[in-house]
Amino acid sequence: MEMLPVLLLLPVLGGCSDLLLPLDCSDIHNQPSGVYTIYPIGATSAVQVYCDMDSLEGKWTVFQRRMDGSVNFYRPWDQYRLGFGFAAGEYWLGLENIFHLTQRRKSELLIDMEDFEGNKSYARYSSFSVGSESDGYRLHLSGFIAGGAGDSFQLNGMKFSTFDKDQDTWEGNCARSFVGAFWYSNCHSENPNGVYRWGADDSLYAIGMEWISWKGRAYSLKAISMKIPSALTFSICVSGNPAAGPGVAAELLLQEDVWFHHLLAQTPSSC
Ligand SMILES: [Ca+2]
Repeated sequence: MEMLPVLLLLPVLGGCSDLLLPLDCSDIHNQPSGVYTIYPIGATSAVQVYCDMDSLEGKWTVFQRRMDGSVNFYRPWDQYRLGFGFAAGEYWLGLENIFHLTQRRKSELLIDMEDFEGNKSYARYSSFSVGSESDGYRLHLSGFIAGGAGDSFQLNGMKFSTFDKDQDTWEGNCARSFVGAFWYSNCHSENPNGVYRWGADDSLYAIGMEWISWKGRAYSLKAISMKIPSALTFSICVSGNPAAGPGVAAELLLQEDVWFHHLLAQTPSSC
């Protein structure tokens, strides 16, 4: 693994208290998996999110979660843009939040899945980001890493579509035809925001919560969650020399997890 040193050290205007707000789950330390408040777009952007501290290396920020069919995911553009549901259960974090969380640097993507027989699987991608709203929240995805579920998410370059905003590449409306919302092309090999259908059911074609390369077209999963790891551009407070006055605020742009954890361990807890 290539390790790059600190690339940027810039003074930041503003109070230290703002800078210490957690940007995502990577800023929640020594806590179990659960619901936490993060601030993906700054001090006024508080949103509750489920932090998965257990999967693989841990500290994943969950932006999509299905587990029991309690929340209706067939929703219009504005709700997919801003988010809906409940962080303790099923929810969508919102495209605007996902855009900001993935713009700070290249991110990974982990998709955990479970069927109704208790089998678990995942798909992982080494590079994931979402473009701005003006670019249709376009998907940038590459670097598939096998986790048993197979690579059904081959939609790099697609824009996000809802039933009331068709940005797919099909002459029809994928979101409306397959009762979901996603980065559809013409149309899909997976449908994480589709209808919660309680397992095997081929009575209606391709509308379920499917991941075809694992369970096929006629099986709707029990659970699926989409999550990103630590964002490595973050702000910290450095106390510096007391004789020099109050703490110095700095923004650090880092490139590798090892640097993030290393420098954070050296950062004073108060500022
Ligand atoms: Ca279309």
